[in-house]
Amino acid sequence: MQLTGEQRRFFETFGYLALPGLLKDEVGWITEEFEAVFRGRNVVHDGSKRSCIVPFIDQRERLSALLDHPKLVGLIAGLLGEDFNYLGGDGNFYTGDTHWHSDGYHEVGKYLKVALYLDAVDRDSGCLRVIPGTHRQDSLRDWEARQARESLERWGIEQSEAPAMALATRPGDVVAFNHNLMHASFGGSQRRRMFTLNCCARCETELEIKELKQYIANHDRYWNDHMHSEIMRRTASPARMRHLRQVIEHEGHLAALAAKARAERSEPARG
Ligand SMILES: O=C(O)CCC(=O)C(=O)O
Repeated sequence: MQLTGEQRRFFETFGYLALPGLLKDEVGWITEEFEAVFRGRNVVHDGSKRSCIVPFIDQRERLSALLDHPKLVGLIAGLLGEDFNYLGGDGNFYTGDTHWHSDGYHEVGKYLKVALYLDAVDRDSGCLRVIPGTHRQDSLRDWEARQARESLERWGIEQSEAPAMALATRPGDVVAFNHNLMHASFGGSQRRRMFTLNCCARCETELEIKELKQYIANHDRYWNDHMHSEIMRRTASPARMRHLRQVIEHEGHLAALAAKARAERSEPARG
């Protein structure tokens, strides 16, 4: 799969890209594997709060191979470059609304989230909503739309009424967005199934490496010593290793941070 120039420009301008039906032939087994991960980890989702497993596709050999899938690799490489880094990702049963936020704010580097919703979701039943353009590191970086979480105080409207694109999806659709992009979801059920892959462009400068190491350090909250699972690494072909190596080379500080987090917190983070 190769993205068109128009798709790449759309992503740069608006911060997201929707790929309807990209994995429609695979979504049956992907959904079975999703359920198997939660069963295997004895996570019983009771709907009272989000259940989350990190890293996610790493938990099963077949799901790990999504990182070899020509359509997904084509999508990610089209947005980040052929030698992109894979940074793990989460698998979730979401409950209810997710308020407006971005996944941090990277001033250097290019960070991408690829998301698959495994149930049909639309504007008012928990699909991803995004505020196009809020990812921009240029003139739009101070745009007040980035404060959409304060919509009531700022604009006198509920967060669910903030102007946004609602990316309705069917199982098998894929959405990708820049981590800096403001996103949210409203009206979802107590069992909304969704998982993600996080990736970034290969780091070339000292500053980009520093940003990557900080991103890795922030994963101490999940209590893992490594960003990737043993399964993900053991089953990696040379082609997949290309997406793991730079992260492996720069995650040496994570184990000590994770040990500290285990000592200080009662459970790993849920997102
Ligand atoms: O689907 C949702 O509720 C929000 C997803 C989200 O915030 C994320 O993946 O970062």
